[in-house]
Amino acid sequence: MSEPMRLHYAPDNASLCVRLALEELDLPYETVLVERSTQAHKSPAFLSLNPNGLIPVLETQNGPMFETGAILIWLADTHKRLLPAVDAAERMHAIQWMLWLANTLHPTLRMLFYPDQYAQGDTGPTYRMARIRLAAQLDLLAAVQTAQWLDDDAPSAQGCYLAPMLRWAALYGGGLEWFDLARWPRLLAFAQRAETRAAAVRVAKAEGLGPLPFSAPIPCNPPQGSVL
Ligand SMILES: N[C@@H](CCC(=O)N[C@@H](CS)C(=O)NCC(=O)O)C(=O)O
Repeated sequence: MSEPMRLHYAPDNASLCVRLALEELDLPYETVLVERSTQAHKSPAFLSLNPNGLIPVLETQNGPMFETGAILIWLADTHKRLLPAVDAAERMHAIQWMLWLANTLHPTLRMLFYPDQYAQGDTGPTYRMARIRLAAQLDLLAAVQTAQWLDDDAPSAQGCYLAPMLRWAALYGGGLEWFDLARWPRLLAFAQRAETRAAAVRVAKAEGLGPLPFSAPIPCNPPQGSVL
């Protein structure tokens, strides 16, 4: 029998998206806690898995894989769930939104959370720009017809990516002061649906994310280790 996959994670980090997908797919996996307080994600051992020094990494039978969006697509494709089949008409929009989440929304959040990685010296303008961009991007997402997955009851790779990002927007990078998901009723409804799923309940328990992890998040209190 093959070895289970290993998810290198830190609580409430981008690994959360992958963990949600692994749970939705009901796959066996092990977790390896990456201790951010000691910069373990910049250690030679971790860099040998992901030269970018970023969480997550998923160790698979084919070797280690990084990039949240790519891991989600790969998991969905290899297990034929969470994304439409390659030859299905709906695939086009599903992939379009996956890449938008990975190329547009996620980098905006990173600019909010790590402005020092995007600007030297005064990070204020970068931070303020990221806040404006985030609100505009969520306005766009909430308004488009082609993001049908937002309104579906069925889980999707896009949903596994977006739900944690809505949580982080509310909690980190100053989100507690200004972010209110109620501004986007469609996204709030999405978050409420997402957090009732059994997979999400299991993940929330494992990482100490609280009872309403996506629609009304509270800082995480992970049973297994620290978050930084
Ligand atoms: N593009 C990467 C971004 C992952 C990412 O931003 N990971 C964060 C944790 S949520 C991280 O490792 N941050 C540490 C750093 O930026 O040095 C992906 O999608 O996997």
